Amino acid sequence: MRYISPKDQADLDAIETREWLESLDYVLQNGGPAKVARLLRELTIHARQNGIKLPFTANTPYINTIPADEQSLMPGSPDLERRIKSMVRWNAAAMVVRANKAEEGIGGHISTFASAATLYEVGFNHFFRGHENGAGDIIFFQGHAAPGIYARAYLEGRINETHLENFRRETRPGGGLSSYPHPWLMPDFWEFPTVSMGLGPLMAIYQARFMRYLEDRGLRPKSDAKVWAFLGDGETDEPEALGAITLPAREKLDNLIFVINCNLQRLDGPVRGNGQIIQELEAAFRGAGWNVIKALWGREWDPLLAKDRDGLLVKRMGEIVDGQYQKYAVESGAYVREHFWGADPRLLDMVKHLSDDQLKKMSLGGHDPIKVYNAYKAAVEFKGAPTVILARTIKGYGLGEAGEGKNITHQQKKMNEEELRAFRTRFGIPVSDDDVAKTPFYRPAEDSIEIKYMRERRRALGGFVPKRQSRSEALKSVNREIFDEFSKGTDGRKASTTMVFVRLLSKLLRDKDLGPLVVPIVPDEARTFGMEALFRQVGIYSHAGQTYEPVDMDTLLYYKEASDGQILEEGINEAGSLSSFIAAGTAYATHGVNMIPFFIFYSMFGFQRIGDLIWAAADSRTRGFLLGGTSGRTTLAGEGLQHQDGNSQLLAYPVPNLVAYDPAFAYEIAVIIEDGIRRMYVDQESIFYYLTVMNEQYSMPSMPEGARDGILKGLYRFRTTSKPDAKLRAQLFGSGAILPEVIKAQEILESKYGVGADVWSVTSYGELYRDGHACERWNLLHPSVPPRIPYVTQCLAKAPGAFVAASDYVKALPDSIDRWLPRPLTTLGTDGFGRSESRGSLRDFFEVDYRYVIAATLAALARDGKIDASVVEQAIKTHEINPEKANPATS
Ligand SMILES: Cc1ncc(C[n+]2csc(CCOP(=O)(O)OP(=O)(O)O)c2C)c(N)n1
Ligand SMILES: [Mg+2]
Repeated sequence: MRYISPKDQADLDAIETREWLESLDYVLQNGGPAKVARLLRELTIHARQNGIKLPFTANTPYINTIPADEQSLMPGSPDLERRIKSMVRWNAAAMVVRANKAEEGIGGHISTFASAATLYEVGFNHFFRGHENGAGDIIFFQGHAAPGIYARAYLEGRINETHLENFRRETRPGGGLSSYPHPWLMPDFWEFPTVSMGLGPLMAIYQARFMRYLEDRGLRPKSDAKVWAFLGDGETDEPEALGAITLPAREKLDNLIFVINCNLQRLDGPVRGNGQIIQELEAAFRGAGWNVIKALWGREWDPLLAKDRDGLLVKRMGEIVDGQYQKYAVESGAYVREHFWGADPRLLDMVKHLSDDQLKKMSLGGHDPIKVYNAYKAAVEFKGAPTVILARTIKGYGLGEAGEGKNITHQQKKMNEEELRAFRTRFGIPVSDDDVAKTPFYRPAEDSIEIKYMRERRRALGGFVPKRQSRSEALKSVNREIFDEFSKGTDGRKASTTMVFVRLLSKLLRDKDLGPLVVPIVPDEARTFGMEALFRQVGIYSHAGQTYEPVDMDTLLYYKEASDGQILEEGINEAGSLSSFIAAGTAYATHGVNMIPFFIFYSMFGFQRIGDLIWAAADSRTRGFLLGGTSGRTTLAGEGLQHQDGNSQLLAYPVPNLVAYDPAFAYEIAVIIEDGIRRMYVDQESIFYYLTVMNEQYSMPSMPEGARDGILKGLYRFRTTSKPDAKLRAQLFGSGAILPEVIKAQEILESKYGVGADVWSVTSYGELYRDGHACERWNLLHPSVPPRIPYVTQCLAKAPGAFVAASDYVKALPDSIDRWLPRPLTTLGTDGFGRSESRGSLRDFFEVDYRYVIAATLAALARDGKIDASVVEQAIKTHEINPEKANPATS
C-alpha cells in the first residue's frame, strides 16, 4: 500500500468533503430544500443500517432560527416605537426607585423588565389582541416585569400617577398597584397570576387546551386567538414550567406561544454559568415536539454572519458558555475583541472595521425589534405545534453601572443620581439634570404623536391588554329539582358520599341548562371514584376523537373518547388538572361562558401537593368545586401513610375565598352544591368550594326539618336527645364519615350511661371559625353597641353538658372554634402519620371511634364533677381501650 502522509490525508479529506458539499449544493439548486432533506434522511438511514453510530443532537447552531434574508420588514414606525419603549422603561424604573425612596424595603424589580422591554413592546404594538374585536389573546405576563406593564398602562392613560406612586401600596387612598399580577387585587386589570415561578407556563398550557375544548364543544367560536406565556429562563428550573410541555405538542396546540426571556441570569447569578440555557431549552422543547425559534443576535451581527462562509463565527458563538457571555455583557468592547473575537485571527479580521464602541453596542436578538417581530410573526403563523421563542437579552439592560448584566441586578431597586442621569441620557428622556434626582414620571402630552400612536395601535388590535372583565351573564336560577331526591335519604340502603356526589354530578350533566356547562376533571382516578359510567354518558374529551377501537367497546361503559367529549381526563397529573380547573373556572371572565368545573382527586394529593396552584386559583377568582375523594385519615382503609388525608380541611383554612365542607350525608352534599352554584353563578360571587367525600358506605338519612341554613353555616343539630331531662347531658359534634360513629356513641351514652346527648353535624369548622372571628373583630371595633354573637355561640350558648367533637381530621379543626363555646371542647382527631390498616383498626389507633367518643364524654363530665372518675375507668375497660397505647400523634 502506498503511504499517505497525514497532510496528504487531510487534503484528500478536504477534497472529499468539498465534493459532497458541491453535490448537495447541486441538489439544492435543482431539487430544492425538500429534496435535500429527503436525501439527508435516506443517507442517515443508510448509514445506520451499515452500523454507523450518529451522535444525537436536538440542537441547531447557536444562531437565529430566522436568517436575515428571510425576515419580513417591520410595519409601523420603528422610531416612534423606540421612543415609546424608552418612556416605558423610564417610568417602570422610576416607579420602583420612587417606591423605595418613599419607604425603604418596599421592593420592586427594575432589571427583569429592562431586559424584556422589547419583547413586550413589539407584542403591544403588533401582536397582542384585546377582546374588543372578538376573541382576544390570553397573555401571561412575567410577574417581575409588572412595573413595565403598569408604566405602559400609564402612558396609555389607563392608570394615573397616583397609582404609579402607590406601586406596592394597595391600601393607599386613591388605590395602588399590586406588586405582581393579581386578579384578586386588581380585578379590572390583571387576568392571570404568574409570580409563583412555574405556574404561569403550566396554566398557560392548560388555557390553550381549554380554549380548544370550548371550541370543539361548540361553546366558543373557533378563532386564531393565542395564549402567550412570558417567562424567565431561570423560571424554567421549576418542574411545573417544563413538566407539561409534551401535552401541547401532542395536542398540536398551535394557539400557544411561550416567550422565554433568556437573559442568562436568575436571582443569584447565571442560570447555567457553565452551560447554555438556550441550547438546553431548545433541546427540551424540540424533543417534546415544539416549534423552536431562537432570536439570539441583533441585526448588527447579520453582515458578519453573511461573511462567515466557513462557519468560524457560528462555531465560536456556540462554544461560549453563559457565564462567559455574561462577562462580555459587562465588559468593554476591547475586552470582547480580545476574548471573543481574539480566539482566531480570521475572526479578528472579520471585525477589524468596527471600533471597540461598535463592538460593545452590537445588540442581542431580544433587544432588536426586527428580530422579535419576525419571531412573533413566525410563531403566530406556525401551524400544527406550539411555538417557543428563546430570546437572548441582557438582564438590567440599559442600567449601566446600576446593574446591567451584574449578578446583583435582580435585587436592584435603587439608582443614584449619576446612574439615573446616564439612564435618562441613554434613552433620551426629556427630564432635566436638575429634576433627574427626583425621578419624575414622564408622560408626553395627550396629543403627542407617541400617545396617539400607542392608542391607535391598541385600537387596531382590539383594545387594551391586560384587561380583566367578567364577560358572561349571570345564570338566572338553578333548577332545584335536580337536588330534591337527596333530601329523602336512602331508606337503609348504603351509599358513600362519593357515590352520592357522582350521582349528583351525573344528574347535573343531564340538566338541559347546567349540563353543558359542567366540566368534570379527573387525574386518572375516575374508576376509583366510581365515575366510569360518565365515560359513556358524556365522553372523554380528545381533540382527535377516538382513532382506535377501545378494548372494552362491547361493554356498556366503554372508554369513550370524543372530540366533543366533556370529561377532562388529565392522566396522573394533579397540577395539570388544577390548571384545567382554573381555566374552566375563570372562563366566565376569559371567554364569557359560565363553565362549572368539578375536579375530583385523591384528597391527599390536593392541598398538600398543589396548594400553590389552589392559591393561584383563589387569586384568579376561579369558580367551581374541588372534591377531595377517598378522604379522611381513617376512612380510607389499607392505603397508609402517604394516602390518608387528615390534613386537607385544615390546609383549606388559609384560602380566603374558598368555602370548605366535610359533609357526612347525601342531603348535606346536595344543599352545599346547590347553594354553591347559586352563589357562584347566579350571584356571581368570587368564591370556590372544597368538599371532602368518602368511600365508606352507610345509609343516608333524610334531611331534618330546617337543617338547610345550618348545613351552609357549618353546624346544625342532627338529632336531639330522647332524654332532654337527664341529669347528665352532652353535645356531640361529628363530621364526615365520623358522624355515624358519634351517632352510635350517642345511643350508647343514653342507653348505658344515662347521658342525654344531642348530636350536631359540623359540616364546616372553617366557616364557623371565620364567622366567629368576623364577629369578634366587629365587636372589637364597635365597643359601645350590642355585640354580634358568633353563629356557633348562638346555637350552643345554652346547650347543657359536656362538649365533645370527633372528626377524621387533625384536632386543630374542632379546637379552632372552642373559644366560642360555653365550656371547653374535648377534641378527638387524627393527628399523626397514617397506617395501612382496616377502617376499624385505624379508628381505634387514632382514637376517633364511638368508644372514644363515649370515653371522652364521660371524662369531660367527670372533669366537671358530674360523675366519678371511676365511671370513666370502667368505660375504658368495658370498651377495651388500652390506656397505655402509644400516642398516634407522635408514633
Ligand atoms: C416559586 C418561586 N420561587 C422563588 C421565587 C423568587 N424569585 C423571584 S424572581 C426569581 C428569579 C427569576 O429569574 P428568571 O426566571 O430568570 O427571571 P428574570 O428576572 O431573569 O427575567 C426568583 C428566584 C418566586 N417568585 N417563585
Ligand atoms: Mg433570567
